Amino acid sequence: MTLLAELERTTADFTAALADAAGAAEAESLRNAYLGRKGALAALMSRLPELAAGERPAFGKAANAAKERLNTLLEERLAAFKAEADRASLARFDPSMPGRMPERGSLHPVTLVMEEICRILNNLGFETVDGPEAETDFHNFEALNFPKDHPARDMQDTLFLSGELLMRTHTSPMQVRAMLERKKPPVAVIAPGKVYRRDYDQTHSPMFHQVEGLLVDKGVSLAHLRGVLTHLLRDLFGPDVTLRFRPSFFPFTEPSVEVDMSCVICRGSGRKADGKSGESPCRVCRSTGWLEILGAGMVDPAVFAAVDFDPACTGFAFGLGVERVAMLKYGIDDLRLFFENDLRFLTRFVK
Ligand code: 2NM
Repeated sequence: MTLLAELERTTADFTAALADAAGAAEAESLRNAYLGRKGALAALMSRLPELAAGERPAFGKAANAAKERLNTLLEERLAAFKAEADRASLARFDPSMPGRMPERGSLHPVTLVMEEICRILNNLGFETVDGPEAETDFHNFEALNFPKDHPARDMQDTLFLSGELLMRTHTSPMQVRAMLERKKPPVAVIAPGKVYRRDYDQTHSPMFHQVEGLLVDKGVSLAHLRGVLTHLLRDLFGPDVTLRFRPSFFPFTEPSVEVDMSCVICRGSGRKADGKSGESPCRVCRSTGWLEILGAGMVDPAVFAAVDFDPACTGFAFGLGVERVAMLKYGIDDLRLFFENDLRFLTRFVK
């Protein structure tokens, strides 16, 4: 068989195979086999030396024309397969089908309560301040009058980072920063945010949330503290709430107080109606009628000295745990629910 006849035979084989191809992948596989560098056409071209010199140009021309033609046929066939696939997929597309609705997110109950606390205090004139969770010993302890050997500074209680930093154990360092920045009274700030302690059991989480407040000016007294906290707790828990101050101790306040509020479950009675025999003990306040809700006090002069404030100025400060407020507000009995991210729990607080 002449080379030219073999070329025609090869062209015919290609055309037949292309017609037989069941799909785009099968058609595509012919490209290498016939048109590639090691394909059938290239093999014929490489045999050019078998021809007499005078026949070579004609054969070369024919082979090139064949290559071009086969290429065109292949591209046309591939385009036809693609058009068919598009038609089929459009036929499956049903524009009347309902869309997939994305799930709607909501704020975490701790965030909701923290924002509510901040809203109430902002309305009284307290400015929200925000800052680092990784703090220095100076801002977290030293300026707050914690003695060098205070147990809170112990590795047992504080999460230390490498170098000079530790995870803040309260948001008080923000009060220190606010006083240092403002240089002198008046200061009226609240510091909401995450705090960290080396503590983990049924009622303690290594990370929880606090809002602390600070008011410094001339003539600020414990009575002002009582007024602000009464307003805050009545706005959060209802107008019938009453407050009780008990003496306590914090390094950064003197005097220091624990603030109790009348139990929001039994309204201070210590007993809860059970429907049958009349009454049963209130579990939430353990029949005391009171709930521990926050700590507070008058800022210790040592703190004012640390931030270079006039020793004649006075101020009150308070701090409350947001998870605790949220548990009492929503009747949640297990702290761990806040950190498990179970959507059945979290979606109950969608506004
Ligand atoms: C509390 C209780 C009592 C407090 C004190 C200060 C500062 F910076 F002024 F000294 N900030 N926060 C404070 C006082 C916090 O939390 C239970």
